[in-house]
Amino acid sequence: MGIIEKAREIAGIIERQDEISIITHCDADGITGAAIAKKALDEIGVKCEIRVVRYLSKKILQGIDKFTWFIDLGNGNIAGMNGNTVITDHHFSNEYHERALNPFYYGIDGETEISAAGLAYLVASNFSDFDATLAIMGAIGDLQDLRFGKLTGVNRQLLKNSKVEIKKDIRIYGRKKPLYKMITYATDPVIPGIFKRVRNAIGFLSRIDIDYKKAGMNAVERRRRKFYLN
Ligand SMILES: [Mn+2]
Repeated sequence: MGIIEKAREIAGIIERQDEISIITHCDADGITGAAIAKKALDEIGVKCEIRVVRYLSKKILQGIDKFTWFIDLGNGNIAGMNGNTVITDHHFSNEYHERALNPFYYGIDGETEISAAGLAYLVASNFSDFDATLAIMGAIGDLQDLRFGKLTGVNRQLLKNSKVEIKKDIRIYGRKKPLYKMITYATDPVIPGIFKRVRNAIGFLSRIDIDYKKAGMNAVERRRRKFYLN
């Protein structure tokens, strides 16, 4: 069975429920994943409530009394789970769960090729012809494009079903923000001595005679063109 068939099987289990509790991780991937799940459940008329948590504690697990859909977490807690659940989590785990859509079971790298939002999308797309934009947001929020400088694997396939535009450009934070903010909070690359140090960023730009208040991308636009022409 491939991941698509498994997603269909999980969709079938979900469809048979009257009510589902969603427990998701409090980051971009978890939240977009839950948004996708909610859309899917609305589509088929299954009631749901969403809980956003930092991690899956014993207390949370023990307090569960409804059918639960775990998103972006759960793979590491399989031993403590009852059967009344489905899991769409992309984090690595060796533990097998009959109702987990674990990409690693299918030779797919959950760190770069699919996020939890992407897994939720594979399930949800059985119910309706959804757009994959939220799944891409989840993958980007999870920094899945960082290793190769682009989305690969299943993420690349999902990109075709999304409204996300593909552009070749410098990967930098805050292109519309003032230049000093752009370089202060850049994470790819991190600039030593300037990262998270606003005063150093302003000082540095002033010393080399660049208007630090200027919008970041406008300030580098001319050089960027040169970069791409060469
Ligand atoms: Mn994630």
